[in-house]
Amino acid sequence: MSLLPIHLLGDPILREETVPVTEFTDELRTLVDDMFETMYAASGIGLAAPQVGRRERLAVVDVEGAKYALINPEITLAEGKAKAEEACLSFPDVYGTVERATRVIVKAQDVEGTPYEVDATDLLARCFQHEIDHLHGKLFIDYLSYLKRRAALAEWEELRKQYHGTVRYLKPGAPADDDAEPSVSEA
Ligand code: K2U
Ligand code: ZN
Repeated sequence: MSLLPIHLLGDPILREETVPVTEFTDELRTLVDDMFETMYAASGIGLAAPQVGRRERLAVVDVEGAKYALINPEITLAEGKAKAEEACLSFPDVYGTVERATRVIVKAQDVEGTPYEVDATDLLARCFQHEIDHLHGKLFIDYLSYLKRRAALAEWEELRKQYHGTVRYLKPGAPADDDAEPSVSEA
């Protein structure tokens, strides 16, 4: 398995629509495995293909051991609402409060192409919504007010100076320093 570079805010791929997966190949399985490894190394609980420079409509999630490869995911039901602080591996150390549904039902396919459905609540529901947004070029900052989004983008313009270009390379071994990663709790 390999660690993949994480593409950072400013890279156009994060704003592009993804392409539905139609071929369930060994290469796809390898990509899913590499995305899980990259997500863990970055101390994340989700990671979407555009964040590693790929256009497949797929994301990986692991929330408290609930582990999913979401291939061609669709939200078929969304109910309730709650605000919570979010962050994103594509622009680390930038935070914002986002209102999302507290329950979603997601229809997706697994790495074999077999359809499945998940009824998710709380943090798992939030993560699903965050990742599925990524697959359609949407980022959590898009939900912020104009002033809060402008402040977040200004903060990112400073923070991004520590990276070279629009990708972030992770070190093998210990997970990323997750002091900066928030513990998302429902507000
Ligand atoms: O897609 C990503 O950037 C991964 C996010 C997913 C996420 C963001 C907000 C709320 C839920 C999921 C990262 O996992 S952000 C880091 C993180 C770590 C633990 C808990 C929440 C967020
Ligand atoms: Zn994200």
